[in-house]
Formats: sequence, structure tokens, C-alpha cells
Amino acid sequence: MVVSLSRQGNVGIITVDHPPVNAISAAVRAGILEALAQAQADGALEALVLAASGRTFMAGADITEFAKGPAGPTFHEVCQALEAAPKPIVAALHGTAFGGGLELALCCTARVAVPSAQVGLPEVKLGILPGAGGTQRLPRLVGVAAALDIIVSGDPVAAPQAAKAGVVDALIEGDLLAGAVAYAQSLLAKGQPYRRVRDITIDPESIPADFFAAARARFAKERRNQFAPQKIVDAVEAAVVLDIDAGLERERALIAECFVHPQARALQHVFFAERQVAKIPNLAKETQSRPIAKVAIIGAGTMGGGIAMNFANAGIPVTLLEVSAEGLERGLGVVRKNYEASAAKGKLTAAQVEARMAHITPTLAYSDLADADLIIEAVFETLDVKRQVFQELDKVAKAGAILASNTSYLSIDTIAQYTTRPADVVGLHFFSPANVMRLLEIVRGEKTAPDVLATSLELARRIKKIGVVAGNCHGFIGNRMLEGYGREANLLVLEGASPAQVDKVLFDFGMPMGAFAMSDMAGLDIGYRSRKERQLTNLQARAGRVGDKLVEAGRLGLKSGAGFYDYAPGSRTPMPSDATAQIIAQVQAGEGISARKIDDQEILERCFFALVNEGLKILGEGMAYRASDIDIVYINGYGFPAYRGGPMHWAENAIGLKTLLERLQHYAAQTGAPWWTPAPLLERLVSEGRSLASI
Ligand code: 3H9
Repeated sequence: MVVSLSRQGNVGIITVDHPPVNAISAAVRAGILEALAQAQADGALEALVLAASGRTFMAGADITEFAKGPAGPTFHEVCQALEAAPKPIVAALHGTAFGGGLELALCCTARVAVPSAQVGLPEVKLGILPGAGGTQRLPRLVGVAAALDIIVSGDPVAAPQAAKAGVVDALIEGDLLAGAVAYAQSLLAKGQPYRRVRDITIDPESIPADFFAAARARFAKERRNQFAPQKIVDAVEAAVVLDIDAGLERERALIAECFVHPQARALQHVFFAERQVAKIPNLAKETQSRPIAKVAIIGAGTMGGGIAMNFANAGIPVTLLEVSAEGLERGLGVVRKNYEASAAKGKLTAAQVEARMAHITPTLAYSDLADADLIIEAVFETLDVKRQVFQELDKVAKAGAILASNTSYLSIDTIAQYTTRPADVVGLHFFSPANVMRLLEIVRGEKTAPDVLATSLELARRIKKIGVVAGNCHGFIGNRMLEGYGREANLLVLEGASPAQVDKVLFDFGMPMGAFAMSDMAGLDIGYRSRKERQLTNLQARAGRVGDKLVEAGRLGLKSGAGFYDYAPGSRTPMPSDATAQIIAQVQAGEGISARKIDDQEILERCFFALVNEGLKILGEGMAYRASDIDIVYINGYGFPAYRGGPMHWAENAIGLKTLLERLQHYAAQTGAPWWTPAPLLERLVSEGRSLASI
């Protein structure tokens, strides 16, 4: 039984028991209605408690039902039944009272919570809006502006804050159920009328005339291209201008619009993809991970320092090794500055800054790494340097220590060979800034032990990253795909598009910045060095030629005040550059290219189809377990808009695999470049009429 009714004296307790998160499925909705009816009919019961067992109060609607369409009693019916009940009902919150869970609680007479509980309306993260009255009841309870922020952010609110805001009526220290029953008794003692959120009125005059127009404009910027936030504004406005029943009806119409929007499907895909990603095929469930109590990082540069912060933040002691005292001091200085910047924003207290710094022990001696359970190398990106480091590690690391490389491109198998323990070697590829970016690519070498993989995944979760396992190939998943995207952006510029035109198309699509602004930010010398070190085909070399000339002219990007773009002193705003235009013209002349007008659609297709085609090759080669893992990489490591579901979801749903194949064939015929050859996997999927999820 997913819902049961028990009794404590004159208080009936309705308990939802639907692990793991008490998602409000059709059975739960029906169960609550039935328990409520029973409780109403029971003359011995004067008040009720609505609670949930297990780790959390109801964490929202059952998301797996969204794709199936409506079944069973509606949320609206359950809300109405709770709200219309003549006996007072106290919702007892613990864990995460999210979405529909909070919405049902808002239909109760009062809410009590343990201090560790969280409440929230995260529907926006699924591309929808709270459709069980949240947009109508929360503004009545906490005010219009506060409610709008909570609903559009989708972020959780801790119970103590929720109590201050009026969402929670009392915090219960100790036994929640006992506290809820006592609260129900106190309501009975006070007697009727019991307060209902629906009866609270909002005075439209109290809302500034331009409030909703300003909110729409703000979210158009902060939530660029996103559908649900605008609908949320509409819904909250309805709470102000309509009566509650008309407002609820409007909310239902608005959520219906969200449900059929492609962004909802995309974001729900991302929700499940994020949970799928940690499931490694062929990794035995009973695989024990290795304990990680102490970590060491080699290299206190930007990357090493950022990586160290992750562990310090999680309370894991970390030893930071550099070759020189100055390097160490500089690295620690940067870490401290980062923490102090967080403190200045009020995100950390001064004491927390010190506590985190105290978790980092600097050293110049490899012998100090002997007790580390995990050692991550973040040194210069050449095999020669990696060899020296791993040979040294092999001597000093204790047996069973995991030896990880933060390399972005180099072969983990080659690196593993520098040790006598290749099974302990793994790639842990962090993304810059390493203390901020959520992605961690976990690179599985040929000999990487299963428990090393399992430990890496668990560790990712511990340091609040999302770990994605990748196979060992040049650039792994993310950077391998990025190469084609960047190359096409550069070729488009040689053919006649301006960097600003290309960047605008990419930005308007939803990327945080265009390819050229990103190159300028990263520094053009990085690509320059890597091109010099590698054997390039003519076409690859051509794609890098403008970048090469810019570097040779001293335009290294943002750090030198000029790159593809010009930058005013002290400014980070890219401005179209005449000097770059001249360099482009020179390269065009040298290559015998006459510039043509390029339309935006071609830019979009060439950049993203090149990226997706490489993704399909990666998938076909088994370098990623699932297409959805690739989506997670791109969303969390490269800022691909989550509301498009990631590049693979986008290609399949917004473009269609058949159209993609035709366009790849078109570009292959047009340019002859080998990277346009369609991935064999794509050809197979199209010819067999199969989907990406089927592999
Ligand atoms: C909503 O309420 C709409 C309403 O307005 C009404 C409209 C009419 N449904 O995340 P975890 C599964 S929209 C179905 O790893 P944690 C999840 O897939 C909903 N399944 O645990 C996973 O399955 P598996 C608004 C769900 O402890 C397992 O539970 N609510 C749901 O790290 C464990 O999940 C939300 O958006 C669900 N609602 O985090 C809350 N939730 O083991 C979404 C989870 O097979 N949920 N599962 O992979 C969360 O944010 C987190 O799951 C939570 C727990 C914080 C609760």
C-alpha cells in the first residue's frame, strides 16, 4: 500500500510510502484521496497529519508519468480534497518537499518541518511550471516577488528560511511526527476557522504597475530563450489579477503549454540522463570503491589549485605539490583570492575561508604524497612531463593509491605504462575553472580497474561534480567533439563570415559565448602550440591559419587585450577588430579563397553538425556508453543549453537523424573533408529506423 492511514488518539496520520522519493504517482494520488475519505468518515478523528516515510516527504509529481499522459485522479482533485477537508491537516515535512509535494502541503492547514528539510518548486528545471496550485498559493503566502524568484529559480529553500518566509509554520526539533501531532492538537485547541492559503488575498495595488513587464524583460535576459520562466510570470500575474479558482484554471492552461513545448521534453531528458550517467554497464553492483580520505594534487597552477579547492570544499585534506616555493606560493595565493572573492559575495564566512585553506597542505617533496589515497596530476600537457611525474609517483605512492591524470588529450594508456600499476591509473579531466565547472570526465584506460572507476564516480558525487565515463581517445568526449566545432567556425570565417557573425549565431542558439570569444578567453596560444606539435592535414592547417597569424602578431586573446576581437583596456567585451579583418583577408588571399556571403543557417549547421557527427563516431566506437552521457558532457562542461537537451538530443529531436545524415552527406560532397563523412552509426540508425536511445 503506497498510502496508509494510522491513528494517534484523535489525530489520523496519512503516510505516503513510495520509495525512493515518494513521487506522487497516480497510485499515490488515489491513495491520498482514499485515506482522506476514510479519515473524514471516521468520527474519532478530529485532525490529520500528512507525512511520508523514508528519506523524504513527497519530492514532486512522478516525472516518469509525464510522457505517458494523464491517468488516475488529477493533482487538482487531490488539492481540492485536502483544501476542502473540514478537519485541519498538518503537513509534516522532511527531506525535500519539492514540486507537487510542496503544492499538496500548501493545500493543508499548516506545515511543520524538521530544520534539515528543504522546500522548493523545481518544475522550471523540467521545462514546466508548478501545476498543482504552486503559482497561485505561494504568492499568497510569501508575497509576489519572493514567490516569483523561488519559482523561476527552482532552487530549494532551507526549512529555517522557509519558516521565516511563512511557508513553514513551525520547525520541529526532534521527532517530526510527534511534533506534527502536537501541532494538530494546537490547531484544534485554537478552533475554527482554520486558515487556508487560498483565502489570503493579494492587493493588486501593492504590486508596482511595471512589475510583470520588468520580470519578463529580466528573465528574457537571465533565462535567455527559455519558455517556462515566461509562462511562470504569466501564472504569477494571474494570481494577482484573477481570483483563486480562475487563477488555478489559468495555471493549468499554462502548464499544458509547457508540457507540449520541446524544452520540457529536453529538460526531462536531461533529468534522467543525469541519473543514468552514473550507471556503468558491466560494472558489477558489488564493486567496492576504495576509501579516499586524503588527496594529493601535483601542480599548483590554475588547474591544480582549482582541483584542490574541490576537495578542500568537501572537507577532504589535500596536499598540493609544486616544484618551486614561488610556484606554490603563487598557487596558494590564487586559491585564497578565489575563496576571499566568495566571502566578499557573502557565500562563505571568514572562518570558512580559513577552514578551507587549512585543508590544503603545500609541499615541495614527492615523499609527502606517500599517504595519499588519490593523487591527481595537473602539470604541463606533454607526454614527457607526464612520464617524469608518473615514474616518480610509482616510486612514492602507497599500494592501492589511485593515480590520476588531468590530461585533456593525452593517452591514459600511455601514461599508465609509465607505472608498474596501470590498473590504478585513470583520467580525471576537470574543466576550467575547476572549482566551478560541474563536469568531470572520468577516462577509463584499457587496464583501469573496475573499483578505480567506481571510486572515481563516487568521488565525483562527493565533490558535487557530475562524473561521466569516457573511453581513451584523443580529446576524450568533450574536446574531441569541440575540435570539429572550432574548426568549422574558423573555416566559415575564412570563407567570408566574420567572427562576430559566427559568434552571434552560436550565442543566439544558446551557447554562453561564441567560439571566437571563447578562444580569446582561453588564450589563442594554446591552440597555436597544439597545432605546432601535431601533424595536421592541409584542411586542418588551413582552419588554424588565422589563429596562427593572430598569435604571431602578438594577439593572444583577452590576456593580451586583443585576439580575434579587440578589447578596450580593462574591458572583457569583445569588439570587432579591423586588424583581425586584415589578417583574415591576407589568409584568404594566400589560400586563394574569395569571400562569400554566408547565411546563419549554414553557420549553425556546420558548427553543430560537425560536433554531433563526432559525437556519433565516439558513440559508435564505444568511447561513450550512451548518447545521453554525451549530452551531459556538453551541458556541464561546455555550456550547451540544457533546454535543448544536449547536442545529441537536439540532433535527434530538433533536426532528425535522417535530415542530419542528408546534411552531412551534403557537406561531405561539397568540401571533401573527411570529418563530414557520416558516422557509420548514424547510417545504421537511419537505415534501421532506430533511435539513439536504442543503442
Ligand atoms: C511536479 O511536481 C509537477 C507538479 O507541479 C504537478 C503538475 C501537475 N519522479 O535524484 P536521485 C528517481 S514536477 C520520478 O538520484 P537524490 C530518480 O530518477 C517534479 N522519479 O536521488 C532516481 O531513480 P533511479 C518536481 C524520480 O537523493 C531515484 O528517484 N520535483 C523523481 O540524489 C533517486 O533520485 C522534482 O523535480 C520524480 N519526481 O535526490 C524533484 N525524483 O534510482 C526531482 C527522483 O532509477 N528530484 N526520482 O535512477 C530530485 O530533485 C531529486 O531526486 C531529490 C533526491 C532531491 C528528490
